[in-house]
Amino acid sequence: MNKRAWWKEAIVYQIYPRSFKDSNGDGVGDLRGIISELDYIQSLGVNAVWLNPIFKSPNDDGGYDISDYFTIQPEFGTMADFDELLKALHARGLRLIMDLVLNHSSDEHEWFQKSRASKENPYRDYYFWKPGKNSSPPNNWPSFFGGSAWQLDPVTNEYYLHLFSRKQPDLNWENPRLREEVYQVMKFWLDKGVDGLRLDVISAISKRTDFPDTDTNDFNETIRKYYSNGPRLREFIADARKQVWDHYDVMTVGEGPGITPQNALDYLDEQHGLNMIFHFGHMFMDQGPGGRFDPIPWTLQDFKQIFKTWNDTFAQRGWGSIFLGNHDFPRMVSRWGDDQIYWKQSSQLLCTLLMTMPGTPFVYMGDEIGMTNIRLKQISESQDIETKTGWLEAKKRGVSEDQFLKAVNYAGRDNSRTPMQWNGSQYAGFSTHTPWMLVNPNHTELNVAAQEGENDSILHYFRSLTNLRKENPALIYGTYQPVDCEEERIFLYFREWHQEKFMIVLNFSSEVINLPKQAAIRGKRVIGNYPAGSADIVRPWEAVVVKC
Ligand code: TEU
Ligand code: CA
Repeated sequence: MNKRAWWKEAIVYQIYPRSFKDSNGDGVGDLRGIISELDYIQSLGVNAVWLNPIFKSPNDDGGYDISDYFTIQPEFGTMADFDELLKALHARGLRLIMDLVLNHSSDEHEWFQKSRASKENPYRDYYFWKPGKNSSPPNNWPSFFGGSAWQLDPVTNEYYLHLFSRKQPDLNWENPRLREEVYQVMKFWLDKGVDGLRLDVISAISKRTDFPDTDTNDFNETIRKYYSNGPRLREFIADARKQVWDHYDVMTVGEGPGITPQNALDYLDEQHGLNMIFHFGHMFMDQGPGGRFDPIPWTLQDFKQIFKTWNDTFAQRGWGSIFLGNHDFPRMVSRWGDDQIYWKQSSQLLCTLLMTMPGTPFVYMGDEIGMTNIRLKQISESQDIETKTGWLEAKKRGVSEDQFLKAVNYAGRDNSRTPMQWNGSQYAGFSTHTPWMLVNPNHTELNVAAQEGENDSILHYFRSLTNLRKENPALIYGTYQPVDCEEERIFLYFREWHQEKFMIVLNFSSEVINLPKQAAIRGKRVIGNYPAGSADIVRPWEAVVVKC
């Protein structure tokens, strides 16, 4: 477990290319925009970058519907731009993690165009095709994006499976020829020198090919029981490892709904598994039976328990990953912190958690300056298929636009896809042209430039945190010892490795709280988001790290 590796010591900065920086004035972020901000990226103290998909795509689902795995999305730039970006990252000692979407392709991929052409086409079983049941879909599986997970295609009058949008047909990994094609895709990018692969929805690549009906209305339960963790999952991962990954110095991190503490280690076998997986326990804890747009309250108690369960799991085998936000979830300060009064302190507190937990931290672009949710005024402002189709479904159920908009503004993915806020100018310095997505109005004062000039800003605090983590192996390889103290609003845990021990105290509330007795430890305060104060209280959203 404690064998050293670059990806265990990495701090990963996730860039959603469409929203990071537009270099050519078309309102869409691009690779040359990223190249222009490498000094900034490096200044954060991160040592790896994860790019969301940058391959040719009709952009039905933000690029997670790929129509050509070997071509850069024209809006993002050219292969020469990619080569220049990779070279520039490596020249700075930064690694690049690419996002491969191999559970499904776009319906505009040539494989699918051939597959749908006829039942005899050699590409037919690159995907899942089934006749309906007396003009109904083959089973009752719902799609992540509303409606059935089966789409009737008139050309051959059969249904094809799409767990996500109907423009994202699921690839059939049962077919060894398809697997071989997928391996060619991986090798192409690894031969270019890419350092890591984020494997999208890897948990769902093995289907239950008898396709039984789901017996529950709880969507996340359907995912766990029917879509993820299929019978040949370990075999497929082991085969990809043997055929491809073992021949490269590459880190693999698996993403996928339905991964639980009980099955996580199945993905992380030392010889035959992945290096890391994302765990989603906390990310779905405020989703009711109806999924994302059926929000339910969450408690810090549950939040702490989820982190304990996952850290205990990863302590046995494999390596964890920590994230509090990404392109699929609302902004972390709006969701877990306070984006009103204690916006700065709670942003800094959440960054402290990210940098002091076991497992590789994945920081979402903009969270280092405390970017917040945007408040859409109407559904039509959304650019996210999950919101747009979710609204069509909700309307059918009689949900009002106000009600649905409330859920969207709390949990929707548009929140984290607004353009990066570089400065206070009209389009936040992201572009000189109207951006593809609304810019958050608070960019006039919430932006990189403003925080570069403010010595106690979130940005400066974030840089101190990455430094702290990189300088202290105990924060990387150390044990995780949470302490239940009578004060529930305090998240208190210790990290220990050889003779080094750190205490982390996080006040997840807007109240002043007496320091719990378990935290009355003598030591040296190494970072905090308030000026050093009196030792026996914890201030609102205060974060303190003490070297014991
Ligand atoms: O997301 C898969 C996943 O984890 C879903 O639960 C995700 O939260 C999605 O928003 C549905 O709620 C991955 C990508 O991260 C996501 O952007 C894509 O939409 C999805 O796969 C399909 O490729
Ligand atoms: Ca552009």
